[in-house]
Amino acid sequence: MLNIVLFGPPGAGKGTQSNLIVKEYQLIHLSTGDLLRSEIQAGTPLGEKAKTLMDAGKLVPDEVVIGMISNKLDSNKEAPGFIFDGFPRTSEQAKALDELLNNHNVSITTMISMKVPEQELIDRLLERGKESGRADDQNESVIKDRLKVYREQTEVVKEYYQRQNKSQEIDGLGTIDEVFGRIKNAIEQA
Ligand code: B4P
Repeated sequence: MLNIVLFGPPGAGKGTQSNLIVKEYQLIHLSTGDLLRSEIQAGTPLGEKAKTLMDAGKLVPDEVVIGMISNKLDSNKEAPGFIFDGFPRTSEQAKALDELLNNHNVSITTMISMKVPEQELIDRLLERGKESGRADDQNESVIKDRLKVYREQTEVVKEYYQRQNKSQEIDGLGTIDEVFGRIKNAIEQA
């Protein structure tokens, strides 16, 4: 079973590359950002709470996203593997993911971390904000807050996988195809 964590700051290209990985390796794509946006769209109480936090660039509580991932793992028992996109985003989430996978007698194969300079991240997200209608992509100060949250709460997750010898870093600059080529190499390495 191939289980990949695709890691990186907001705007690194996680969602973009996950779509290509899914096509190439027939994995199930689990994006906590997409799952939360579906809850918002459906107008659920969870979605309403999440919207306020997401619009402000803050993280949604660990127990909420861990619960969503747990449900998805339970309902996809026959999957050939998963691509985790935007999850885990805290050390607590990383620990919980290991425990959940352990309950299914599987584990993370590799964590691929995408490196992109901050100004490029800001430019990409502002560009997406013109079309996506996402409030968190339209305001530069919210984008900067998301990058701060990444540095303060999420970057430590990289060390979590480094300690397990599962972390690989790739350059996230270049065309979408060039980046995908690097990701495929990393997957083959693993
Ligand atoms: P996400 O939906 O995960 O949002 P993201 O990090 O902004 O998106 P992503 O990184 O996938 O975008 P991509 O680079 O593909 O999270 C949104 C919010 O949800 C969070 O702020 C948080 O509030 C909440 N949340 C989600 N998961 C959570 C969790 N686990 N715990 C707590 N809260 C959670 O794309 C960016 C843009 O770059 C696109 O327009 C794309 O076209 C462009 N792009 C991609 N690759 C490119 C390339 N090579 N060159 C040029 N442009 C490129």
